[in-house]
Amino acid sequence: MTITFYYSPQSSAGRIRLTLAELGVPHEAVRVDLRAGDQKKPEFLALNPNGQVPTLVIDGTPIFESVAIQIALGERYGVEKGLWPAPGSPEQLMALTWIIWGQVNLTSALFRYIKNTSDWFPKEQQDAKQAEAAMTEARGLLRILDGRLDGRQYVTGERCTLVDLDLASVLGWGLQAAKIDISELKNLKGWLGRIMERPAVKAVMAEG
Ligand SMILES: N[C@@H](CCC(=O)N[C@@H](CS)C(=O)NCC(=O)O)C(=O)O
Repeated sequence: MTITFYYSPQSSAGRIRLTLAELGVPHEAVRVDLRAGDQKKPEFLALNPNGQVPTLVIDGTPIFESVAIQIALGERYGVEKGLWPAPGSPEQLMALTWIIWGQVNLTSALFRYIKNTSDWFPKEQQDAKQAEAAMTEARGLLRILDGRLDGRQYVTGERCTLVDLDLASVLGWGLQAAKIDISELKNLKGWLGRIMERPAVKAVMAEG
């Protein structure tokens, strides 16, 4: 099996970089220069018509959307490594639920807040009311995740899976960018601390 991973540093591709490192999956990494617009060139658009990273090509078949990539890698390589639940198990249902919740709800609310407040985006397109609504939503979602972690070490139970790594990657970026303090969310804080201690997480973070 051959895997080509198209990425850019400090982007959502970081989630996939961590997953590939945790799973120890051999692959070729191809850096895409987003500033130069390489992601909008015809040869890249043929792989991902959205012109975005991360994009993966598995044995000639392109796959995009980070959550789809996580699930595909989890199913192929994660089960034997204990990083993705076995097909048909109750844990697999939980894994699918929470990894997609993270993208559709949490990432979306954090991104909406950042889009309406950060200097990275044009000021004239920002709206304080939308920012406030997104922050209220993000805080509510963080409380839901904190509740999910009450009495559990990890999101699907006692074992760390790609779901935890994916959610932690989103939060590692999002909490900092949105300046959200989670010190009162004790379960969430403890869980994030456990994930940050993982050797693959440390190694990927050290690479920058
Ligand atoms: N929903 C996509 C979002 C991917 C995305 O937003 N990628 C950004 C980098 S963080 C990108 O490639 N932007 C370049 C562009 O849109 O031109 C995913 O989760 O994979």
